[in-house]
Amino acid sequence: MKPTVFISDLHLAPDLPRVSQGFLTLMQQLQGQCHALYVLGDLFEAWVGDDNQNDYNQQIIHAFRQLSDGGTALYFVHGNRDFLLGEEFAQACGGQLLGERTVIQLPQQQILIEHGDALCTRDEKFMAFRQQSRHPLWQQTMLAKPLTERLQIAELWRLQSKMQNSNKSENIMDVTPEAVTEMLKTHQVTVLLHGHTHRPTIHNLDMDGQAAKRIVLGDWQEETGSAVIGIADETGIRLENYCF
Ligand SMILES: [Mn+2]
Repeated sequence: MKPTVFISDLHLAPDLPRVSQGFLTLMQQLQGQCHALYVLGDLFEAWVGDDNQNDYNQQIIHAFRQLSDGGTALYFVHGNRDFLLGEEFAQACGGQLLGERTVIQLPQQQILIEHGDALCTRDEKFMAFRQQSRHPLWQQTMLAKPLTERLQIAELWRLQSKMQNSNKSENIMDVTPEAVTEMLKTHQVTVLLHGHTHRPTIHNLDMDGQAAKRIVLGDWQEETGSAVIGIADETGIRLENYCF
């Protein structure tokens, strides 16, 4: 059986040529080689609506489309930056939008997947924005604004994000351990896989005497040309460095 691949936190943007090319190269490498690809959020640095069909976005969609046309199942989960990704985008890619948290079946076991931002419960300011920005009414109001206005808002957010270095792992609060165990128990699984924190590693957890794992994907870095992706096959789930 072909492997299942997990990526997150690419933060794709036209002014990140190395990451953008790294993404396109990975899509070519996975062509025909991959059972399923899960994109666990923050695929884009910003997404203002599926109607923003510029050349850059079209190129990304086209790369996904080729992969899905080649037989790879494609799934998207929203991140805290691209939460406005919609059905139109997913369909154009030949993929499917998942809810914020999903239990999936892998060859070896069931695992829980999500972006990870909802587990950072100690960041009160962020949690407040999250609650607001994930609300259907807020999103409807946002998407009802003219595209030019939404692009201005996104640019403003981007500048703020750059000023605060908010894509840097040291500025992203880590997950709350209790929130993780609660989520694992609720969904009756022992493995959680997520992104968001930009702290890629595999944590071995002890859940009331039961062994559990929290697997964290890495972000894609323009400066170093590297990312940490997840690969699942018959041997289990592992993290791998992807250099581009
Ligand atoms: Mn994130």
